Amino acid sequence: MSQESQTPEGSAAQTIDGFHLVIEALKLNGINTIFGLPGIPITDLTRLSQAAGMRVISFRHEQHAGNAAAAAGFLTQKPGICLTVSAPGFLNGLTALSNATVNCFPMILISGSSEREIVDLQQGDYEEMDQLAIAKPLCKAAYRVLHAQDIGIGIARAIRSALSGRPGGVYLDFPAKLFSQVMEHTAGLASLIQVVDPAPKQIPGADAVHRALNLLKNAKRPLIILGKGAAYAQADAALRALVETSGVPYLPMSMAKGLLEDTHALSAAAARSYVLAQADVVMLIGARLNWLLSHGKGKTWGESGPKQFIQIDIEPKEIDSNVAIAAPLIGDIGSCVEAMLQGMGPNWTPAPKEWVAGIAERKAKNLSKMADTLALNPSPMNFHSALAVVRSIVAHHPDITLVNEGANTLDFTRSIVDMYEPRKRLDVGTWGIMGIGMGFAIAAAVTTQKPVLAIEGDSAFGFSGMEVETICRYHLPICVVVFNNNGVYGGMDVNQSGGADVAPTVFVKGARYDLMMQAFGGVGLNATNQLELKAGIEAALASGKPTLINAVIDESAGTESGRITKLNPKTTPKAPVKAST
Ligand code: FYN
Ligand code: ADP
Repeated sequence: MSQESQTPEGSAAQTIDGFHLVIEALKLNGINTIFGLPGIPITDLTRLSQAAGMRVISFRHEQHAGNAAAAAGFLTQKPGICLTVSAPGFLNGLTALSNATVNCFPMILISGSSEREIVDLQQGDYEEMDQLAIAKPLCKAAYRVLHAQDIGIGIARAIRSALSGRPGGVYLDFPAKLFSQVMEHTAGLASLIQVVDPAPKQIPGADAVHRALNLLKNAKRPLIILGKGAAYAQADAALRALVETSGVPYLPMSMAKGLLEDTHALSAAAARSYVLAQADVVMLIGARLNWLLSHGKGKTWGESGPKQFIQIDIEPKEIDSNVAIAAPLIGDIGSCVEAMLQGMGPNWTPAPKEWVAGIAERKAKNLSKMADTLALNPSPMNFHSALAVVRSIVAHHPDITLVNEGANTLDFTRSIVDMYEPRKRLDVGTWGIMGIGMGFAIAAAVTTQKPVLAIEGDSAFGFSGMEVETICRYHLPICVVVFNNNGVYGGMDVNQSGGADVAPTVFVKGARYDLMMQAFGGVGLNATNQLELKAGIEAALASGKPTLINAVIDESAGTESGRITKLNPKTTPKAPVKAST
């Protein structure tokens, strides 16, 4: 890692270059994995990182490397690293950086860039672009390092920015010349920083805890909403204790499913509409009142009476963002929940029985309706019958990670497939973004070293499908199931002009996505019924071999935009216009 050079006096001095300073700075901070795509000027950084013992996962497109970094950040509480080339590679990584920031996942996008002198005078360098300026509005923080002696500081600032407070994405700009700069070896290593306490605990004020407990104590119909911030916080035991001691029913947001097992008696997931409309005091824990919760107002929340909110969040600016929050509790979730538990003491009166029983009744109705639907075995398969298979497999393998994207495929999987362990469900998150599938699956396989099941709509899979080669190349235990219903939402749409092109939402009918996996040496299977699907997934989990199952789904089974149809504007039929003379 060090090189020898001659000092003016002629004696040999050990030096260290920019490449190695970057590698040593990351390793010093416990970062041992890089997701990226080699090319000018960072090719040698990928090689040398691997040589230095880091795991370098090389992708086919930077967006998926970025998504992998973001998911790794969510799963491990360490910033995931995505490494890209300049301008176009950097831009490809930006969607993931931005998505990570929106979802509060810690990641660092490191991009090589062209020389400042040429970029700033716009003299036309190879891949010339003012990357720092472009990244700034799309992430939590952005820094550029020009001198080798600042690499340690740059990486420390990036780690602290990504992890402290509300986690998010950080951009680090490394111009090509930085990598070949050298420092005297000892001074170089001494310039690196091991970040101390990068995500400091934030203890809530005693008065804020008291206010929240008072509200909860007097509630007649209390509800807890667990969000992915609660999953990220890794305060699993405290959260369980809070739910169970308070006896308050809880609703998990999709990536919080499994924090407590979905079969828990206090889960209100199967009575979602009822509890949102009826609750009088709602405690949000690491969940925002954004579009996924109808902004905390309107019909979803019942117009019968005002609700009062308690909100636990690390970001003070989140409070009152959509509706008034009566009891904000600012701090890290672990500390806030512990403080509440302490305040509740051993003699806390659990939530009113009538409320809990009312929810159980609503739940039982929905669960039995669901059980009836899941018992059907139509041919071809529909979403329910295919997911009945997945549901039973996850129940038997609760420690596998489930990655999920699509429209109908996402919505049906969320409600049908119960989760049993924390942070085992990764999905499209706050933006409802498509294209996270293979990146998230790869991150989960690499970080958990356990099997991953990716349930993908055929359209969603198309965004990152080429990464099946990456999955095969690294022999990752990932089983991808493509729910193939011949198009976006389904395959039944027609070209309204009567022309020869198919409708914009329709794909090649009867496509065989399984052959894509076979092309790279993985296992590809076509499943036309429940038995084939079950056998295929079970074989994949047992062998750990990269597998893609093309699950043939009735092309008329989906609804347009799944359960968010109301967000999709439609033309209203117009009265015929009279021709003017
Ligand atoms: C839930 N439900 C169940 C169960 N779980 N019934 C029986 N058994 C189980 N296990 C019921 C639940 O009570 C609801 O019924 C219904 O199923 C749906 O529950 P879900 O999925 O939790 O809730 P809903 O209303 O869809 O949630 C709204 C939402 C969600 C906005 C949070 O739709 C969502 O996360 N959407 C993300 C969409 C997205 O990002 N799409 C990608 C873009 S695709 P009721 O209580 O009777 O209502 C581009 O088009
Ligand atoms: P969901 O989509 O599941 O509802 P969101 O992404 O909207 O979840 O909300 C997550 C929230 O959790 C964010 O407001 C974020 O600030 C907060 N958060 C993340 N990590 C922590 C933590 N360790 N402690 C407290 N709040 C956190």
